[in-house]
Amino acid sequence: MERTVVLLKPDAVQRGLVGRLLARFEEKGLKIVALKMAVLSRALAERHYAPHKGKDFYEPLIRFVTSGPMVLAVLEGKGAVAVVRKMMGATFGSGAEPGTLRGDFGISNRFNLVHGSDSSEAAAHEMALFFRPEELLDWQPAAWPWIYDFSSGDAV
Ligand code: 3AN
Repeated sequence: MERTVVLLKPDAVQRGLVGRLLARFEEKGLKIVALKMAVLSRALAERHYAPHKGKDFYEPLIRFVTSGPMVLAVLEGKGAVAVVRKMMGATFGSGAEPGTLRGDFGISNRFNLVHGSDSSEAAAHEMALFFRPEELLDWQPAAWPWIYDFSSGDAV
């Protein structure tokens, strides 16, 4: 099973979309392993978006993600990184396909509701950035045996 970091950005929180967005991930069969709210410090936001430093959208992006509370989550599932990226859709709602989170809920070319790790390496890095180890909970969802076929041992 793979874990990925999902951030529901300040626009999602301010627009009252937290429940609906989290529900989409739950409905898909992803397990919530960690969940909390926080206002990101500038220092933490800068560490998270370090690869974008110097780009023209960097400053507005840092301002946006530090502008209010966010929801920070770790989700687990088979191929969770790619599954979440696919569910999020293209970077901005203006171009994201209907059926994706950004395609269904957003239209801006800046406020894009949700972040998902783009690789398992990034997920490990972001988990360490945003969570203490004890905040990640190992638990067995009651529905797990109906979400995956475990009859051969592995989750299929
Ligand atoms: P994604 O979130 O789809 O993986 P990335 O990793 O290319 O997108 O960019 C990280 C974040 O930087 C995006 N979520 C978006 O908020 C912001 N960003 C990326 N490209 C632009 C851009 N051209 N203008 C404004 N913000 C951008």
